[in-house]
Amino acid sequence: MSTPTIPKFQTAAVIASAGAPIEVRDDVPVKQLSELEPGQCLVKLHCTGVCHTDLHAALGDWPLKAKTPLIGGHEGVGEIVAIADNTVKSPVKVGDRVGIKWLANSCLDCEQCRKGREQNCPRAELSGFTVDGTFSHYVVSWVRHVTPIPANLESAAAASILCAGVTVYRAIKYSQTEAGDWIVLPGAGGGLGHLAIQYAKTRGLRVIAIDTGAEKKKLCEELGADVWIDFKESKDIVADVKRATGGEGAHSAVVTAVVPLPYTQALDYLRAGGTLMVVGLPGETTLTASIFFTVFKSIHIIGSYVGNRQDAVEAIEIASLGKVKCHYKTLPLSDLKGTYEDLQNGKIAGRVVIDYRLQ
Ligand code: 8ID
Ligand code: ZN
Repeated sequence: MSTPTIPKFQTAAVIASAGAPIEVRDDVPVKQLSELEPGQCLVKLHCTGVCHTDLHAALGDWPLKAKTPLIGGHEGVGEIVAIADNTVKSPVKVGDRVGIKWLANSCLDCEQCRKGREQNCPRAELSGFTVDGTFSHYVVSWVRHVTPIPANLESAAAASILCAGVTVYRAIKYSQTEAGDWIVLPGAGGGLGHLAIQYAKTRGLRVIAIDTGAEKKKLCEELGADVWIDFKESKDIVADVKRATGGEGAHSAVVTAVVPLPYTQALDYLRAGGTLMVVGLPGETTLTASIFFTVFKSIHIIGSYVGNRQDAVEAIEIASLGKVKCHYKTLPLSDLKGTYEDLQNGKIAGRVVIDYRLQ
């Protein structure tokens, strides 16, 4: 097969240091085939979702800091244009359409990888955090970790399944819930949350969506939320959840809000035996739980971190069946700065997907 032509330079959104402004530059080098290490591939991107994690990485507000200078982005979809020489047993080939997720690579040999917790591999590489990500026309990734995209799933529709979708799919999978149970989703109108409503529905769960504003309310209800609570209008969220669940409280909460308060509220409205899935990552904060009531109510608190390759395949498969659809608008890369501002101000219902085919 003839190798596609790879340009020497590309346009990319670069951040020089944590908190520095985004610079969209057109002089960023593209790694050439001869520069790829065995196991790596070069992907020409069609598009990429913008996750709130990218904003945390750009601001440097987490205890762990991203590399700098940084090209963020970890919800990319595109076509493989090169695979490194001496790559053995590649599950993908040049020309395949694949997704780039947060977990760019893991060793696949350590205890964490063997147990399926590839995201906890001590040698993990993270797209748009420890290695440059998808806010560029070309990205280097790893053949063993890219996610094949089925032909019937358009690239822009697939993009945000690769982080937002995978993350909430896995969190719900481990939420210890069964069909008919109540699950609460604080952050339901955002990127992760609006996909969580749909993955919860595929499992027959009853959904209480918590977020704010008319646009997010409409979106959550259209996606199948059974109950809507506006966190800015509610006088008592714990009482509202308890009332909606017949007084006993919810079986689980998957928190994707970017502030600590919804975590404390969740511990109060979970019924005995309930499970709190910790997903949203507000800066350098702590989770405060009553030791007495955690024991007395047999509460489970579980940290849930993206997903492994299998979670990605499963989350994508459900989207390709049309059972989960990302609600997104497409914008050019030059609008990334404005998108970060909108994310910070809670103005995005669903997701923004940067489409490189727009220019
Ligand atoms: O692996 C992980 N655990 C993982 C993976 C991907 C993303 C974690 N995250 C983290 C991100 O880093 C971020 O901290 O999940 C969080 C949510 O990411 P997102 O969905 O991409 O962000 P968003 O689109 O801004 O949605 C957040 C929603 O929370 C609402 C906002 O209105 C917004 O719709 N929200 C807030 I802020 N406060 C709320 C509250 N008190 C609230 N909703 C309910 N109650
Ligand atoms: Zn993400």
